[in-house]
Amino acid sequence: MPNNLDDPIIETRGLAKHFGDVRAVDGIDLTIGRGEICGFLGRNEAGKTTTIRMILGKTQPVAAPVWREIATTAAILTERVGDDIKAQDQSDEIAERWAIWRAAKANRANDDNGRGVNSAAIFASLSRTLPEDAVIAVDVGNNTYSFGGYFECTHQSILMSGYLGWIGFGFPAALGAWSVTQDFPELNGRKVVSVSGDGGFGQYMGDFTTAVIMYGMDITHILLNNSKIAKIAKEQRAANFPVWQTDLHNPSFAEFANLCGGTGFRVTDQGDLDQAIADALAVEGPSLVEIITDPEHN
Ligand SMILES: Cc1ncc(C[n+]2csc(CCOP(=O)(O)OP(=O)(O)O)c2C)c(N)n1
Ligand SMILES: [Mg+2]
Repeated sequence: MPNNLDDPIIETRGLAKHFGDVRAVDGIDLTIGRGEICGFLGRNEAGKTTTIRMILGKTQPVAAPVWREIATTAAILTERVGDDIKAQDQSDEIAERWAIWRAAKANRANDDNGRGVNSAAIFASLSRTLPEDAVIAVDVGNNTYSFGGYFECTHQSILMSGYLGWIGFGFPAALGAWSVTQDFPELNGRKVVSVSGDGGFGQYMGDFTTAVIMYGMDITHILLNNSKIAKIAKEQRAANFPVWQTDLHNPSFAEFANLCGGTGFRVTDQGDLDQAIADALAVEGPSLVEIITDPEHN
């Protein structure tokens, strides 16, 4: 935001975005003052949209893109850089912060407000129980932020919708991921797990029968049921609006899974988490673990 009225409303210096060899935007200097009316013209593919998206902060300027799967790229970079690292080593500081965060997570996992299982306990349990090579599809909602904050990833592959934008992504993505594990021998046998809230799963719950009927897909769905589209309730509160139309009246999702011909588990006590998740993972075919969760704890 400009500090005073004379400051430009938009200012860029050397704004760039390169995709591999394609220089979509290549060094734009732009100054637009308050009240100025400007046209922004260019032929197709000139980079207009990319420029505006960068100015709006929807996408980041990138002058030296690093491509491909990050683990692959990091390995190549490490090899090329060798010991000649001029950057400051921050691993001690990171380890220190990690220890603080782990202690905080352990603390939170013990919270019990009497309104359902808390997210820290759920993702601590998943960190213990999910196989190291699982493929995990996440949804969008407070449950997803909790996954990001609490789950300790080892070698799992994580699938998420672009910009974490699309609720209802998790379970359908698991259907796709499972199919891919059947097609490629190197992925064969990897466990496919999806995680969502009640709102997200509710959007595509009919697809559970797809998993049952089509090949008995071996997918375990973890459903955090807080009877709310809690992320939206949080946004309404943050904007000082009254919380409106965010409560959900749900069926029993575990029972729904059983009725579809899959296997459902229902957890109301955090002490039962590890066992229920392990039992669900052991099912050969679609299973669903419905966890009754605390809407205020994420
Ligand atoms: C298709 C679509 N519709 C609406 C939204 C907005 N949205 C983001 S999160 C969310 C609620 C998610 O509720 P739930 O799945 O129960 O997760 P919780 O926040 O309760 O953990 C909604 C409606 C969206 N991202 N995508
Ligand atoms: Mg919810």
